[in-house]
Amino acid sequence: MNPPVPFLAASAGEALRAIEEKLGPDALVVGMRKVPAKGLSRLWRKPLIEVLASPPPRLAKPEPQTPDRRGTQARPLAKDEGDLPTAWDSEGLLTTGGLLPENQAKVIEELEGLYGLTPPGDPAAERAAIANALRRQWTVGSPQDLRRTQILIGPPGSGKTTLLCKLLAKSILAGTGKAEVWRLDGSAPNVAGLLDLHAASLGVTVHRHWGIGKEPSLEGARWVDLPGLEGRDPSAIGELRRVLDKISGAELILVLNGAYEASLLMAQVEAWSRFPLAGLAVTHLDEESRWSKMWNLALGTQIPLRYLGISRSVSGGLLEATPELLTRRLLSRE
Ligand SMILES: Nc1nc2c(ncn2[C@@H]2O[C@H](COP(=O)(O)OP(=O)(O)O)[C@@H](O)[C@H]2O)c(=O)[nH]1
Ligand SMILES: [Mg+2]
Repeated sequence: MNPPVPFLAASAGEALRAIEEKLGPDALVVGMRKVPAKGLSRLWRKPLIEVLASPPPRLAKPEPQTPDRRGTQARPLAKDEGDLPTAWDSEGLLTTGGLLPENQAKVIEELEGLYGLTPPGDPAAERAAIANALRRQWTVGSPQDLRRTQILIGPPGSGKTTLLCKLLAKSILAGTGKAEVWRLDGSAPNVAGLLDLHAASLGVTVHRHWGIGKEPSLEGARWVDLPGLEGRDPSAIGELRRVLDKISGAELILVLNGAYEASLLMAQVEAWSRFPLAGLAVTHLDEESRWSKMWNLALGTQIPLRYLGISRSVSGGLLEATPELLTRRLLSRE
């Protein structure tokens, strides 16, 4: 990654505008701090804010595919047992990209429906058709409703707290209003850590109990950080139900570690789908080169994939998930 560039500004919003202007909209914010004004002027001047930002990373080349990690798929591909093999995906991109067989079949069906049984002879035209077929199956959700309390759920260590920090930084830096955080305990304590520190640096209050001492304010975003819960564990389900009983009208975002195999990610979504999930977020994508694998979440669920976490940083390394981002590596055979 390129070295970060410092931006000094009077407000977070101004810093963000300068970063966008200089480094483009995909720049990564990797850190920020308040810088007190020097000398006497500190009596009347607000502290400045210094933000470190890096140009967006160049997408890495896909790793060479090894059959043991990817799972083998006999070519040519058939949609279903008993179906005739399809002539589409002559380069095997969907297999090497990590799409599960049932999701490959969905894409092939879309391709055949859109363009017929015979692909264009030109590989570039075929790739463009695949990208189009994929994009058409992207689940577009309604925008995240920040008037409703947002609860991040998922297994321990999936990156919930880190993602919450990134989302806080993003909304505060973008100047989209106030925010409050609840770091709630479950049957296991949710220990103080980076979240409290990071929230304090942003001027965001972290509460430890819902509705005790202070009613949640209705202005600004409300975020809830919970300890990790496993979707297949009945006591975890009960625990989340109790949280939802207290926090009415909340939206749930399921946070998953994208370095896991696709079949495990799908099993995790399925385990949580007894709850109405408003969105999915996938983290640790700096440790996983096959971003196209995330197409399994888009093709195999009706839940919008919203965020991609691509670093440990608490103040940056957050991307909005788009079909283009997930498809780019699949199609780049350079
Ligand atoms: N490389 C990498 N590490 C991450 C990412 N998100 C979180 N982590 C790390 O994963 C570990 C668990 O993260 P945390 O947010 O505490 O997970 P939680 O238990 O779900 O709240 C920590 O060491 C984080 O620094 C990411 O996108 N990339
Ligand atoms: Mg946590």
